[in-house]
Amino acid sequence: MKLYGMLDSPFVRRVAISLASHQVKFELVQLSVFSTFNEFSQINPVVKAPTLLLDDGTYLMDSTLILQCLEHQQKLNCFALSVQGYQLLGLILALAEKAVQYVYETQLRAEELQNPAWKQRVLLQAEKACQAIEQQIQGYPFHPADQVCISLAIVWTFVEKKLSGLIAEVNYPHITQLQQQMEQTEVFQHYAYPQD
Ligand SMILES: N[C@@H](CCC(=O)N[C@@H](CS)C(=O)NCC(=O)O)C(=O)O
Repeated sequence: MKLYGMLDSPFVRRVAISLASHQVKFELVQLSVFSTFNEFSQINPVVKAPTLLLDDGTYLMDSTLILQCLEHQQKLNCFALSVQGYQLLGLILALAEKAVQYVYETQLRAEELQNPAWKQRVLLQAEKACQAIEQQIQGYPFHPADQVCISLAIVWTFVEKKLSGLIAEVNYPHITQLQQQMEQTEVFQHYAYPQD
């Protein structure tokens, strides 16, 4: 089984760390959906990361669908979440999506072509997600293999790296504490966010 994508993608890192946390064996192939578009399209014609290539040639995409599929196929326990856990995970994935949208708008488009109203909307949505997560994560049971804990830590690291100065991390001490705990674990260090 091969996982395609770069570890600076929160979605790719989420799949890598979730699989490794559940002792699933896979090979990580660090291909970029941008700089190696053509090579990536040989694996998945739609060029989305993460893509998981199964041994029979099936290619799966979308981090949640990949984890759900393996959950059934390999009898994992990724999504043993409470309703509150699902609410949190929805907020965390929305934050990831908004953070990536902001990065694409600001890094892939020339400054004079960027849409200020869209950027403002995306940042507001991201901030609202952070506020709700900060409130709901207090008292959430910590477990290093829990999908909420894994995804939140990964997305928060991405936010720190890519939205630095735009989201005031100081306002989110509980999120930061959980992220620091998770980033110190062996599996997080093995699949670390790439150095600049
Ligand atoms: N909902 C998807 C989002 C995946 C996603 O947007 N990945 C980005 C990389 S971070 C990508 O493939 N970008 C290229 C594109 O959308 O064309 C997931 O959970 O996997």
